[in-house]
Amino acid sequence: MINRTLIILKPDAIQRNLVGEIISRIEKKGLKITAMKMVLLSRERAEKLYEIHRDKKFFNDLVNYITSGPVIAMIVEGNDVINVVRKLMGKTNGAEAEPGTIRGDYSTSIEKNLIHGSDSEESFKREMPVFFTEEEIIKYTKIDENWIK
Ligand code: IDP
Ligand code: MG
Repeated sequence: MINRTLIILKPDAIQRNLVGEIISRIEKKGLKITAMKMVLLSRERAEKLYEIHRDKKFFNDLVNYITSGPVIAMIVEGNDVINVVRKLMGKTNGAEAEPGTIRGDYSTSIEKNLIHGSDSEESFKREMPVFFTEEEIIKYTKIDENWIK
């Protein structure tokens, strides 16, 4: 079973100085970051990332938003990580997301909702190459691994 996901800290997370706060939640949950980089996406790469939304009415705004400033992309690993990260994120619309989630605590917007996490293995496989090659994902051991599985 695949136990990796792609997380993107969106431009608002960087502009609002929430990068440390969000990464801290990922670390404290016991997840393992195995790749991380800051990227200013081109329109072409942004359109590839969000290709499943191409026909939605918000597609053009979404591409404008995600290319409006740097993002931080991460590969994160852990038990059932796709599900776990989606729960940490909360619902898409920050105004409806539960308190205690990242979006619930820091966003009131349906668009500027701070964080992306792959919603399935299929999405992960499509999204990962927008940011990373397989060689960029680092295999290493953390000393807490026996305490979190
Ligand atoms: P998700 O990020 O929770 O998986 P999706 O429905 O996959 O949500 O939408 C992708 C992104 O598009 C959202 O995170 C948000 O930034 C933006 N978005 C979703 N729905 C709307 C909308 O109705 N208006 C504007 N932007 C939206
Ligand atoms: Mg989605």
